[in-house]
Amino acid sequence: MRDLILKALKKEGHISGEQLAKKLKISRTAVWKHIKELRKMGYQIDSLPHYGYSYIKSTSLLVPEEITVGLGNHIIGKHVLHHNEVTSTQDVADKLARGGAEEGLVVIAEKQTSGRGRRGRTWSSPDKSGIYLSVLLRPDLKPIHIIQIPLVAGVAVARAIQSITPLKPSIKWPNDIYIGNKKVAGILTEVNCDIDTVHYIVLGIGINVNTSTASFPKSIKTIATSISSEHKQKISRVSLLRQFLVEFEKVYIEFIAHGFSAIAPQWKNYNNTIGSHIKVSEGSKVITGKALDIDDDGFLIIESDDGEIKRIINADVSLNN
Ligand code: BT5
Repeated sequence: MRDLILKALKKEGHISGEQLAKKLKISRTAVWKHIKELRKMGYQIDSLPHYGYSYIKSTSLLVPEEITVGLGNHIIGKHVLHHNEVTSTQDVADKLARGGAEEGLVVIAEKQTSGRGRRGRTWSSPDKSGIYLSVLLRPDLKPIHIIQIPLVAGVAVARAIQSITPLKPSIKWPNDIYIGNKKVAGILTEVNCDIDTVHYIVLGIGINVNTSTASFPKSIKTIATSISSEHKQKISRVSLLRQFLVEFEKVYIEFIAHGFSAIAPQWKNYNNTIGSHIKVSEGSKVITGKALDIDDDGFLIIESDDGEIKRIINADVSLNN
């Protein structure tokens, strides 16, 4: 109903409570309650006696009313949930996945109190400045190929940033998005699977959008950046998020239809890893060497400093070590 009220307000500019009630076949009290709710969501709606409600300004919050209208996606973001604060969007999406939620569900939060990265690390998620979301996926994929998911998502994040800013994002294998030599976004793939079947994947994306670099925790100040600090101006989180959903749906459908080999060239276009001297950490095992390529499975091929060719399935990579 709130989306219909917004549609009417946007179309008419101003409209009385009585007219709205009649148009939508609800009571005037119900109209008033929805208007109150919309104001809470950050919409600026004036009301004047004898004039009615008038639409002044949209919200900057990542609410479904802004994210889904006119998006045109068939899978990703058909159903969007918005929270002001959660522990982690991954927790919320995982619970819904266990309850049988459909592929493409997107859970968004303005703030996370326990945002997480891989291997128990923390993702700094300050209020209303970044994009923190989880997407539920149910691909027909072998567990060994899970590494392809963050690579596919990375292409969508990079394309989205590139299409709404003049910035040049790059991707570090397997899951970091960089601008210059600083991390602007991270991708987390959490999987529910048994030995040969993936039941579902909760894909988490965190992007520093209008985050002031001064607000970063000390531990990441020198390694992290945000879109606004690189672009020297704030950008609309709503536009970037919508663009990401559009790009992700395109690349995900292509991936499902044609496999990772169809995505690999696009990933390579953005990557900053191939050709670099890198340090690869797999738990306590550390190898240094040159990144030569990724193969059609998405695995990283390196030549270690002692001349051995190795195929890396999943690890942390640091550049230029
Ligand atoms: C990641 O892990 O980069 C994956 C981050 C995924 C975050 C999203 S937000 C929505 C969803 N809900 C969640 O709870 N998580 C996902 P990893 O490669 O392990 O990198 C983590 C490391 O990045 C940390 O140890 C820090 O060094 C650094 N870091 C933490 N917060 C950061 C930030 N906001 N920007 C840049 N770097 C950050």
